Amino acid sequence: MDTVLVTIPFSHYCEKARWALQRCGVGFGEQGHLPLFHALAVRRAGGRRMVPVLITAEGMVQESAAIAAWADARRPGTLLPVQPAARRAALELEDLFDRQLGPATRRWAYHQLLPDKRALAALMARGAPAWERAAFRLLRPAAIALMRKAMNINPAGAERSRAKIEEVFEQVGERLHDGRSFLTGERFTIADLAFAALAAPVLFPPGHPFMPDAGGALQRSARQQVDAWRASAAGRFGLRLYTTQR
Ligand SMILES: N[C@@H](CCC(=O)N[C@@H](CS)C(=O)NCC(=O)O)C(=O)O
Repeated sequence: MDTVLVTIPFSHYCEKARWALQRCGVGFGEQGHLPLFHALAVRRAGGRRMVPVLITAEGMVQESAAIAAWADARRPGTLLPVQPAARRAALELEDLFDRQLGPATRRWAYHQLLPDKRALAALMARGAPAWERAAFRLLRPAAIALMRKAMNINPAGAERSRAKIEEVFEQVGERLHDGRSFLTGERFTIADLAFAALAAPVLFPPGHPFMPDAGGALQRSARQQVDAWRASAAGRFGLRLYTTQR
């Protein structure tokens, strides 16, 4: 296979890239790794530190937004509207979700799940080599400490992220208030895809290829928070996109 997506399988930015490639009909293989082990694969592909990285016959593409644009160029108009103003509107929303929603949902979800061995094992159960899973189990305390430090995962960070998620969900709810089907109008675009994929760590959408319903592992207050987000206008929208567009 010429085209390979290097991922951490359950990463929401990787899910965004995977969904974009599939939506645009691109054939590709996936090479999944667990956190920390991904770094070597990224370097081998010629990238810098983070997944997703797409290896193509023409070269390497890094960053979910660039991968989505690359995919759309294979079937123009699938995710990025051709009309300039509509395209700009979709890209602006994608950028907002990439910069604000993605880091917040990740930090809040990790804060809830990292202390729970079983939830973490379920999250890491599929899509990465068995030896990485075994090694991660051995290294778990050190690996978790590194992840906490790198992503600022602590009670204060989780609380700031909760507030950020509320803010973005409210903005999305307001946009949908006029009854439109999708964020920029009546067509599904990269804005919708980015919202659904990057909100997934706090919505646990059935139909997500790599996210088990870890809801059972959440503490009661976190479960109540997830239920509230799922019931909000933005949450219902994200869940609907997974049912109807994924
Ligand atoms: N802006 C990047 C964000 C990618 C990102 O944050 N990737 C995370 C996984 S969710 C990662 O690779 N983290 C590992 C690291 O930073 O070493 C994108 O859209 O692709």
